[in-house]
Amino acid sequence: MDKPTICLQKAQPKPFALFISDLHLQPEMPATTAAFLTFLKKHAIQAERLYLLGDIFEYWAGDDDLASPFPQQIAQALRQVSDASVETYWIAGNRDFLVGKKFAETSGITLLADPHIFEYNGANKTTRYLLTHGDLLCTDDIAYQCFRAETRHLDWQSAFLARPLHDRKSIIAMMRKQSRLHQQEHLQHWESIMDVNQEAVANLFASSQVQVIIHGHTHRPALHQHGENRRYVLSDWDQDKYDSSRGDWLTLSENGDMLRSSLSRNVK
Ligand SMILES: [Mn+2]
Repeated sequence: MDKPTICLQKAQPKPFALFISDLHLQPEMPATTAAFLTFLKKHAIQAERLYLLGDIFEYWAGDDDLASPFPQQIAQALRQVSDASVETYWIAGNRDFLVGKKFAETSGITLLADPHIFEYNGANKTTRYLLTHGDLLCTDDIAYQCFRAETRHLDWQSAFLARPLHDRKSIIAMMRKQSRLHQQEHLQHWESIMDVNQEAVANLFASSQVQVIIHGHTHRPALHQHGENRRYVLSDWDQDKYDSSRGDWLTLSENGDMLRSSLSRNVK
């Protein structure tokens, strides 16, 4: 009779945190939605923390929209992750800044202010990290910064949320159409103002005293060195295009290393 083999498998340490942004989830992008659901089940569930850094939804008309199937499906998928003891944190983007308490309670996420700073000690070295959606750094887009200041005002938000949901959705649809037209008309100009302003980045490093900034928003995934400091830019996600697919996430491993992973097309 064969001797039973004893297999001693060392448990893999849990990654400390995963970071994603700019999924722009919407029912019209089913492959991207499916990739997100797979990402949650396969990767996020194994981490200690999940950070969602803005524009997870293409738009958010208000928490009363949780009665619709799509927002409810996403909230429940996040709920499964938070119920599995993954601390799940949310920073608002420029498209889903109306996400509020009810969505947070339903999905088990914790809403954070933008920017948010935390420290992590990996391999006996403490590093300070700053998380932001990234739109605050795009200071060259003056029209947008005015819009941002206005719409982040509580008075504006309560007046907007007082409208019927149907009206809010029509207004958002109109704004999205206008914004697309505007981008097409002023493509070259828009491309230059859509990126972060270098002075704003330098000021943020100086005022926050962090070594690492992580953000999305610009859809220009990269790692930038700023002297000894690093700035990681997350990509947007799009698994629905025929000719290309996009989507990455960052992992802060338990020993403090930062790794970038990409979705392969047709994630199963
Ligand atoms: Mn954005």
